[in-house]
Amino acid sequence: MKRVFVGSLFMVMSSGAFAAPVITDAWIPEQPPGAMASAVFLNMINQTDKPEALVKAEAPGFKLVQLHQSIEVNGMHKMIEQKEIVVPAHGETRLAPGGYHIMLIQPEKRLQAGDSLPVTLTFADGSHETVSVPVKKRSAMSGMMKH
Ligand SMILES: [Cu+2]
Repeated sequence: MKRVFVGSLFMVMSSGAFAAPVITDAWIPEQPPGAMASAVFLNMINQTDKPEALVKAEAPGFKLVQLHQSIEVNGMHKMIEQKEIVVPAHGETRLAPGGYHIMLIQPEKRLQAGDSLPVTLTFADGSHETVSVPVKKRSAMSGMMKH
């Protein structure tokens, strides 16, 4: 008879000490054929008592993926690249049309409604997570998609 030790399982389970924000409501608006860019929108919920920050996003099939913020300056629409997007302690930060977004630049092939894209998010504490983000028609958001 041999004894099997399972103690190491507990170490594995408790090693996820970094708590990346919880991601909800992630989606990508379907773009018309030929569009040179798209965007990821989502909500980040920080359940810890320390601020967290999204510092990097990666997705396959695009030449470049950047963190952006849309702002209006004297009635002009601009997008500013962000080094990080902060999620306050016990708070949430929403990436939404007209504000923060993850910019997907130069797609190798067009994403269509029904597709999903694995987007890997890296946070300032070194933790990261990959979210499967669905592509949806943007008819409900018509006119708002000038990221
Ligand atoms: Cu942008």
